[in-house]
Amino acid sequence: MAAARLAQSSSDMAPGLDYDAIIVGAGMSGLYQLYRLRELGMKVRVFEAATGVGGTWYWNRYPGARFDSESYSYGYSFSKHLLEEWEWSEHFAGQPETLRYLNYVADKFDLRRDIQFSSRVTAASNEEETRSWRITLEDGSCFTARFLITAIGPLSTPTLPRIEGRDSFEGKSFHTARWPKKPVDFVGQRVAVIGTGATGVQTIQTIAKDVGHLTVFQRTPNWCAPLHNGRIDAETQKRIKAGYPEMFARCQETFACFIHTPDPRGAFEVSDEEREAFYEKLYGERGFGIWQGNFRDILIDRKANATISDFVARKIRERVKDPKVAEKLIPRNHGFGTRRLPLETFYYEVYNQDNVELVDLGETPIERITPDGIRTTARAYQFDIIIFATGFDAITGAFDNIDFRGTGGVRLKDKWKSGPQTYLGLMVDGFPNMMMLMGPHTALGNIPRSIEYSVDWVTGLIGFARRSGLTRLEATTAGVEAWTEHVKALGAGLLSNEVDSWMTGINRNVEGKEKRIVARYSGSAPAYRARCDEVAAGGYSELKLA
Ligand code: NA7
Repeated sequence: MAAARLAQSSSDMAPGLDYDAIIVGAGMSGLYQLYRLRELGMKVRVFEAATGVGGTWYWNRYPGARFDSESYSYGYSFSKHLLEEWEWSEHFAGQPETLRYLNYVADKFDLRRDIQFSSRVTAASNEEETRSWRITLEDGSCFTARFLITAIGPLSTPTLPRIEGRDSFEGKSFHTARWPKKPVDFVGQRVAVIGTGATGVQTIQTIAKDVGHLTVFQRTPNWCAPLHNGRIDAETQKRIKAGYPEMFARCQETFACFIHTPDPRGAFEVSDEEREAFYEKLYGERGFGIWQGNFRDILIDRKANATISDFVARKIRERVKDPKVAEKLIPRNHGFGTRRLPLETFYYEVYNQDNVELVDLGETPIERITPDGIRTTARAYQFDIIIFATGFDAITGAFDNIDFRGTGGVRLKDKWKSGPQTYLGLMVDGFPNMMMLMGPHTALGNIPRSIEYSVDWVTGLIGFARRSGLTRLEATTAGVEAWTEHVKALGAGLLSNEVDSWMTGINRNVEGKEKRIVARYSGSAPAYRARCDEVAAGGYSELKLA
C-alpha cells in the first residue's frame, strides 16, 4: 500500500479537474478498478449510492440470497495474500458472508478513503474542451475527471410489477433487491411471493419453514436444479487454497468462466442408458455442472435439449407429491437451461407443505393488489407481507437511470433506443474517455472473472494513454458497428436467444422493454478476451486517440 500511496502523490492530473478518474459504483467492479487505477498513481474517486461497499451483495439481503457459482471461483484472484487469508465457509456462500468478504477487501486495500457513499450519480456529461467528464449527484453537487468508468452492474435496477393497486397495499412489502438491513420476521405471517426466478426460488425455499402461510404467484415456471451446498471442511479448505492457480486457469478456459467444462459429446452420441446415467450424475453434483458441464449440444439443439428437459421434468414429478402442482412447476414454453438456471435446495419439496400454495397466473392472472392482499380472477387473498421477486431492468437499466451525454450533448439513451451499441462492450463512439465495466455486450458468466479481465483491460488502456500523453480516447463508429453486429451474429442459433428473459432484454414492467434485444455477449469468454487482447497488442490503434 505504501507504494500505491507514494505513487498517488505523483498524479499528473489535468489542471482544473477534480480527479483523474471517477468510478460510478463500489461493487465488485468499482472496488477492483479503484485498486488498479491507484496503482497507476491516479487520483480517483468512487461515487456510490449505497451507504457501504458491495453493490449486488449490499442490496440483495433477501432471505436465502447466495452464490450459485462456487465461492472459491467467485472471489477476486488478483491478490495472493487475499486468497491465502480469506476462507469461504460454504461451497456456495450466503449474502452476509459475501458482503463481509467485500468489506474485508475494502479494508485490506484501504479503499474506503476514496469512496464517497450515499452519493447517487444522476447525470454525466462530456466536456469536449477540457476532454473530461462532469458528473452530477442527486444532491446537485458536481465533480470533474478526465476518465469516467461505469461500474453500475448489469442487475442493479430492481423493477416492481406493473399491477394495478400496487401501492395501495397496507401490509409490509419488499422488493428482494431493496431488502431492509433489519431481518424481517415471518413467523405466523401470511406471505405472498410474486416471481419465481433465481431470486424467488432462493427466497421461497428459505422462508417456507418460518411463515404462517405462503402463497407463490408464478407467471412462468423455471427449470431449477439442486445446488448441493455444503460446508467446507479444513481438509477441503487446504485443497482449495493449494489449487487456486489451476482453478483460476481453468475458469479462463471455459465458455463462461465457470469451473464446469462441457462434455465434448452430443446428447445422441451415447446410448439412452448412458445419457440417463450422465444426467443422474449431473443432477447429484454441486452447482452449475448440469447447465455448463452438460452435453455440448443441449443449448443449441432442440432435440438434445428435450432429453435433459424431460429428465428434469421427471425429477420434479418425483419430488412434488401433488401431480397437479408438479405439472404447474414444469416449464412448457422454454427448454432446460435456456434461461438463467436457478439452483435450489429443497425448493420443490416446499410445495408438499400444507401451508404453501402455488398460484398459476397463467390460469388465474392477478387483477389487482388490494389494501389487504392480492386479487386474482379466481379469488381474493389476504396477506401481511408481499415480496416482489420480480427482477431487474437488466443490463441497460442502470445506464437509463443516469443522464449520460456525449459530445454535442447526445444522450446515450437516445443512441441506444433500439438496443445498445458498443465497442467490445467497453466503449461507445461519441462518449470519449468513458469506459463501461459489465455493461452491454461484454462477456458476463461467472462475473468476477469477467470483471477482473475488463478492469485490467481498462487499466491497460488508461495506463497506455498516460504514458503516451493522450487525453482523448474514443471508439470509432465503424468499430462500434462491427462489434454490435458481431454480438448480434453470435446470438443466432442459441436457444436462449429465442426465449423471453432478462437475458434477452425483456422486462414488461418497464415501458419500452417489451421487445427482445441483443444486450448480452453470448460468445465464449476466451474468444472475447482474445479480441480485446488483440486490440491492446495493436497499441489500441482501432481507437481514435488524441
Ligand atoms: P428474474 O429472473 O427476472 O425473475 C423475475 C420473476 O418475476 C419471474 O418469475 C417473472 O415472471 C416474475 N415477474 C415479473 N413481473 C411480474 C408480474 N408483473 N407479475 C407476475 N410475475 C412477474 O429476476 P431474479 O431477481 O429472480 O433473477 C435475476 C438474476 O439475478 C438471476 O438470473 C441471477 O443472475 C441473479 P416471468 O418469468 O417474466 O413470467
